[in-house]
Amino acid sequence: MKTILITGASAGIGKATAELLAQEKGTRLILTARREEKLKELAATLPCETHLLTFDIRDKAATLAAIRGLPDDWKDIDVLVNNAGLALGLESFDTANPEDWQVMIETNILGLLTLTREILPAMKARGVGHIVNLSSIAGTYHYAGAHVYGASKAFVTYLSLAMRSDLLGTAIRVTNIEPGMVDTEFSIVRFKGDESRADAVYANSEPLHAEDIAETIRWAIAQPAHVNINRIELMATCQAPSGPKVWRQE
Ligand code: 8X3
Repeated sequence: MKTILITGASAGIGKATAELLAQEKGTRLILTARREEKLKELAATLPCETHLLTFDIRDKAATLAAIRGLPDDWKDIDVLVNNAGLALGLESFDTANPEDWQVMIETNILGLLTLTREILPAMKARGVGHIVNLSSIAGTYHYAGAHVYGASKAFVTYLSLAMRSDLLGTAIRVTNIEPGMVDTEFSIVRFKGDESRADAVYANSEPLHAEDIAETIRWAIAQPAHVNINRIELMATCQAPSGPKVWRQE
């Protein structure tokens, strides 16, 4: 039985990944998010065994307590999908809200570090494990207003590659997934509930769908044990790799 833990599983890429991996034979899922109701609703639809953990990844004590409190028969985690993350705001650096930066850094960087540091030693001890980190094209291609968000994702990309060095000689694999724009709650969160601004990001274009990223994750973890997919960058056909340029059909 393969146990896969997915953070940020209540919506978007995390939810789509849970829905896809739940169909794999011999898989069971630990799903984490802040919104318990959403997790319960999702779990009720999945054709596999699930264990739900409700915590805010920004809360270090809650994160550690949730993992340390896993029942013994759920402690052997084979795959960790570090999906929880967000962007807040698109203002220029000089007018951006430092509180937004703090939330992004605490979630995208510190939360991921805390959880991974807690789970990795057991993977190493068992000689089994795959860490999949959700980064972004924003970590490679900067665009106006995404300074701290992009920097947090550059951190994730760098960390994924650096961890490969630390884990050399072990069976543990690390994969960095770098999507471009994906049609999820991402922009609603970034624009703090302003749906018309969020909709404008995806207007007259076909962005990636959460299912596209889920399929990429499924493929990366399905590779044979001697194959490590270091990083995958993927974009909608209508987005160019020079920032969030969107080709729109007239
Ligand atoms: C989000 C990708 O292109 O919307 O991580 O900034 S993009």
